[in-house]
Amino acid sequence: MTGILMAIRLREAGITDIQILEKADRVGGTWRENTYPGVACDVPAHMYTYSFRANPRWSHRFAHGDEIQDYFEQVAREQGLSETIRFNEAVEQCHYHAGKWYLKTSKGSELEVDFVVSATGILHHPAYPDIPGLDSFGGEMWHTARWNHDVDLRGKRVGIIGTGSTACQVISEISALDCDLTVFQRTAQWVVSVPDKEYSEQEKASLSRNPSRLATLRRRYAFALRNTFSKAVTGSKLPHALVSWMAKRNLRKSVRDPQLRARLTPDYPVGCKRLIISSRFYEAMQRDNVHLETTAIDSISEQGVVTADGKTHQLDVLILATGFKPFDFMRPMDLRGRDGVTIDEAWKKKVQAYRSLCIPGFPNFFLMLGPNSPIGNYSVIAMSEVQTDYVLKLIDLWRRGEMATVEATEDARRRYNEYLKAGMGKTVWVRGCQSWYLDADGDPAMWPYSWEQWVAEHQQPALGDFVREAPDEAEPLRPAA
Ligand code: NA7
Repeated sequence: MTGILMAIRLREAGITDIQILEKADRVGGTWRENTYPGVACDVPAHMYTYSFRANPRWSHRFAHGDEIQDYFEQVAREQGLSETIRFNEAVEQCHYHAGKWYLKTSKGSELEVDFVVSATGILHHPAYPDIPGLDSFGGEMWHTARWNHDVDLRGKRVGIIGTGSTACQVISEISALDCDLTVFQRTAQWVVSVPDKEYSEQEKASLSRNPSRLATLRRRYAFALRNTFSKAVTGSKLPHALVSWMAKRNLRKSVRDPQLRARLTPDYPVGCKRLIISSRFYEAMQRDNVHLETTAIDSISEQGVVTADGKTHQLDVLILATGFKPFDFMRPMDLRGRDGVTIDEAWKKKVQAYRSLCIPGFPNFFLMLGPNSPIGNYSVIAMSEVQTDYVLKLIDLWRRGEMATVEATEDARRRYNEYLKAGMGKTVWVRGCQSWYLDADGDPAMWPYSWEQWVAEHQQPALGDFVREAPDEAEPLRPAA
């Protein structure tokens, strides 16, 4: 999503000497990789598009994964990118030296470029649980991001580990199959029900004819999300009270059995973990073929999952809905900045960047959707568009010779992260739960302020936050006029 966006924007800015490298054989990122049953976006479809390319033909309020994949493939085709992207070619090495980046790819090609944009996503590397005996399981086992479509779940004893956003979508879908499903829940989740809606052909035709209606729909959804979920998690009391009420009421009204309800009740504030948007999860959990297991997992044996009470849950299939490694970003690329410093060395103490995008010591390198980009339950496309415009402004300053090199100073990184930290205290993410939002120190790698602040602060780069003169560049490299 971000790579396509960046390519479009660069070309609009007159920068056409671009190489786009994609390790897979298709565009789509998250939506290419995640094909599990029920995969959908929990942000309303009409605001989960590029701002310049609305889609009047979404079939549902919450678009399904394959439709989103089609959308990105279509945009790439329309923009003539599909023919230019170098597919099946991963960047293996990316080294900086004296104003240039030197890349080596999996096909053995070498590139020398002025700028590198890493549009490698956030939640890309599956996290496999560290459970003793995991590899000894005798049945079929896979991570949700590597769904095995060859196995028919009907008639099988299926276990699923995890109850995050992904698991809730999978459970809602596969529980309707004729299978015996055990859900291994380590921590209960808050779930808000926002009903899905199917758009009729008539509505789609009307939206196609009426771009202003489409734009209004987008604005309304954006306004609603910003003023409810996004504000609720970043310290605004009233939106938090509203969203808490919605989640608690949903649980109370949807789950009839008080014992099951108690086991599905989280012990932390609403929004501390990423809020789950689902109108189907509780219904699925009450199906006769679905069993909730809350006893801790002790190990995995050939037969199934062994819980701490000594019971073996015999399974044919084990699904790992255990999330992603959110701090791996562009890995396993061998990325080295100034003086050969690797990204692992640069991030040894903490994964941090300046404005999420710029890493001191890595000049002319931008990490899209880097640490502290995500805004709670908001469209990641919208965030990415703001970052893209900011990057273009920086590249423009470089082109005009106002910056010898685009490199945030260490001091700017430190100040920026202090500023973020100051905002974290009032967010709900630090109020007593574990989640993928938190880094090893327990600091949320999220944007703790409002959407409006995000937009305002990315309007104009602060020149004072960037190095004045690059240490190893007596003669700063500039493009030909
Ligand atoms: P999440 O939200 O990181 O959820 C992972 C789930 O897996 C969560 O319920 C975890 O329980 C559970 N988990 C992870 N490891 C274990 C072990 N070892 N034992 C038991 N349970 C475990 O990932 P998702 O894929 O659902 O969602 C990621 C994002 O994608 C989501 O926020 C949206 O932005 C889209 P825990 O809660 O840690 O106790």
